[in-house]
Amino acid sequence: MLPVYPMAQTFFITTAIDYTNAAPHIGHAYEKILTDVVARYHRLKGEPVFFLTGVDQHGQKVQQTAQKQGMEPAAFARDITAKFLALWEKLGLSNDGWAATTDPLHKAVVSKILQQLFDAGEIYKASYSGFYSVRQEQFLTDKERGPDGEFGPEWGEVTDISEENYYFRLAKHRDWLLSYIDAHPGYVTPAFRQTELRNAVEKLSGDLCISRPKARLEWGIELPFDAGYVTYVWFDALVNYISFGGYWSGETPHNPAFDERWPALHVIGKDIMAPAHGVYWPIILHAAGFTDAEIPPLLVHGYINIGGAKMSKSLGNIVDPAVLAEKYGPGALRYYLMREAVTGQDMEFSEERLVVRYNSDLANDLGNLLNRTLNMAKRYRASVLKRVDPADPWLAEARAVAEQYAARMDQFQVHAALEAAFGLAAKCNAYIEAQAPWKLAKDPALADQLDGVLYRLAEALRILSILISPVLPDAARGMAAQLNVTAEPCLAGALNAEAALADGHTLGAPTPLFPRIETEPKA
Ligand code: ME8
Repeated sequence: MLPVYPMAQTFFITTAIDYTNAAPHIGHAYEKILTDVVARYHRLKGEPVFFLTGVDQHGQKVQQTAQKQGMEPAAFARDITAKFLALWEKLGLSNDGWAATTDPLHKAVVSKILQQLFDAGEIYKASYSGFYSVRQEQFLTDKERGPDGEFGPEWGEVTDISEENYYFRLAKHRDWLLSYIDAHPGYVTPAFRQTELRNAVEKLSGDLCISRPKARLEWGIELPFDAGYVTYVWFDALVNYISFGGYWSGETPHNPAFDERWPALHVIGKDIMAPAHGVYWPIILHAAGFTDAEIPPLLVHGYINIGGAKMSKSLGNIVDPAVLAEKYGPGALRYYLMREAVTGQDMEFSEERLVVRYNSDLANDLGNLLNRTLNMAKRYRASVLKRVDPADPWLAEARAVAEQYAARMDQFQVHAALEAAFGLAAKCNAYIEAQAPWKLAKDPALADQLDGVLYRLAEALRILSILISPVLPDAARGMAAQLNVTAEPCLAGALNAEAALADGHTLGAPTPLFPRIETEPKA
């Protein structure tokens, strides 16, 4: 009998692995930041988290770009990989694993799965003649023709080829996938994408070519049962989620380390849901013996567009996230993308909006609030607080904001969660104006009232330092240090009255946390 392991003790979250045929762009950065924020939020909840991201180093695109530059694909992929790694470090990603598909560990798992599927009769050899898109690395049928009968520009150069290849029996599992989708309404987030996926599955016909003859493509993982071929890049890439998740890391494919994590939540862009992540991947897993409970859910995000257009090199509208992070700081970029992008929908990128968001929300609302509060506490009370009963309605409302924030984060609605948090900052600023502590300080009869105001503000700031921590980890640490809060941030610390600042707590010294970005005047 197979051992039974407890399922998924760990929150396992992955991003798509990015092609190393070109430098990282703002869309890549958005996806990694979104995933990082969700991972950090789950750590804040006290859950064990495994966050995996990486690079997709094989395939025709990489081989072609390398060739054009007169480089070996391996050297070329290594150079581009270094750019991704440097960017992720700069943006403060907290990934626990790194999935680079040239890693021998990964190649071994791809080989094992291919052999297993081949032995089980799920992979067969057949010959094909027809059209092939070099850009999309896929065979084309009449379905891919436009209304004018031609293959559209999205397919790039289309060539006529005839060759023998290996095929994975995709069509045979179509009905299983349809019934799986119907039985699992939460499989894809947002729900409209699940409907879109179901429609794509209904149209599914034919099997998936999973090999490329070495004569045409050398830069890939050799098939274990035929040295004349390499593995199709998508088959190779999708397997990263399990190979770097611990599958086959022991004597058996399933093992405690893997089962403790799997299934992962896959965070991907809308372009790679159907067919790659929503058709090929669940069917590969199902054919390899994964149960329905082990099919990984999908979180599908929208596109970051520039000038209303999809980014492309030829349009010259690539915004370099490394340049933005250097110019404005990683926090400004992280905050802007998380505050303005609605998870699941497209967003128009604007550098101007980034600056406006930073200055209005971070420098003005939150930064000034912290600064004013600490300064007033220092001036009027030598930075020492007098505790207010945590059942106080004002404080209860602040904790209710934390609850609303958590409910939204649980739904991946990061922008809405931030909206709630910054609503609390606005409430504090309005409270300062209404209470005018500088007036209270002049009247000894109002000393208790002044103590209450200062305590409530400090306590709201402590809660805010926790709520912003997944998006702005550095600033959150800075806030906590200024508030003289030493406890590791945790969500319970924002939700529970017991975690409130102690009577006699001494606040730290104020230093500006978010210096304003002074933009150059427009010509
Ligand atoms: O698709 N806005 O790699 P990739 C938001 N290697 N997200 C975007 C985007 C944009 N403008 N452009 C791309 C691949 N993305 C494969 C994945 S996974 C086993 C293999 C997202 O570098 C895209 O949707 O083209 C995908 O999720 C990720 O960036 C990597 O895209």
